Amino acid sequence: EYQARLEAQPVKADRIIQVGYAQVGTESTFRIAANNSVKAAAKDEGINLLSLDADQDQERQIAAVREFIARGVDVIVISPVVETGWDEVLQEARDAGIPVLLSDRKIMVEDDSLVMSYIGADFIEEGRRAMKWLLEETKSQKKPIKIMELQGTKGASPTTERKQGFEDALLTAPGYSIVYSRGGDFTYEGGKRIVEEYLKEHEWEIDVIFSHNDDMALGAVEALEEHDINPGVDVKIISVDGTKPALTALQEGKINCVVECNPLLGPQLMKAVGDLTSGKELPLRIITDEKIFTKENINREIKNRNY
Ligand code: GYE
Repeated sequence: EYQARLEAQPVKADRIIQVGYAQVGTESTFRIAANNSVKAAAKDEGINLLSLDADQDQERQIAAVREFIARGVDVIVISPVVETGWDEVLQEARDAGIPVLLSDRKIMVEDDSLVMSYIGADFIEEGRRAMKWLLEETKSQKKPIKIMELQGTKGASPTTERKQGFEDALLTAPGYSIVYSRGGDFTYEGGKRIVEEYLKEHEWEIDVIFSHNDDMALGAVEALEEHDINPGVDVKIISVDGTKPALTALQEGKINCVVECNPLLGPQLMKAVGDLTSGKELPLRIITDEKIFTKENINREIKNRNY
């Protein structure tokens, strides 16, 4: 089955480096931008990229890694769907002498040396930034603030760590509480469904939505509008990623704050592949540089966004 879904990149140089890229899927706008970025960077570097889409399923992703091992690629890149359950297959990659890089999601393994490097964001910091913005934005409010949290995929590192960073900052702030928190799998439909399910059982009494990504935030916006609740006004919305559709909603005042998480990791990943295959050492973590978008800077920033 995987065989059929393998898509090879065109090839340029003589000794062509082979990279196996185990993607998450196509759940979000971030993901599509990330997949495109990796493909384009591989092409630019003359690297032969085999990518497999796991459709948000870890079993399929593990099967993809085994396929790459069987094909004897030079480097394996994984955007791990979830954090745990990687020890065995990574040991297999090591036994085959194939280095592994992580892209935009982290894992928990007993032996950290099974992975050469993680290239991506600091999710705890993203969660903290979201809460810090909220604290500043609402500092003159006297009444308690009720927060709805739209969580990403259960067990994925951006979900766990965005939640953790947000809650760390929340603990220092009396009067703020997460009153409703559900998983929406990082999808538009998921975000929409959470708001609809809430509204089936409750009157709307949420002051703030903290969404772990843009797609879920936009799904929530649609559900709110369908119920005549004014997103961005009746309820403040904070999101993470910084994709064009969310920045547009921010410009329209339907989202209030977007914490950036950069999907354009292809060039850094391919540089890491080049370093690895020429025997250079890699730093353990390569953290991307990110900002935060609000109505104060959106008109300037949105111009540079092409995903
Ligand atoms: O925030 C979300 C995507 O792994 C950082 O995955 C990534 C996350 C991103 O589906 O939109």
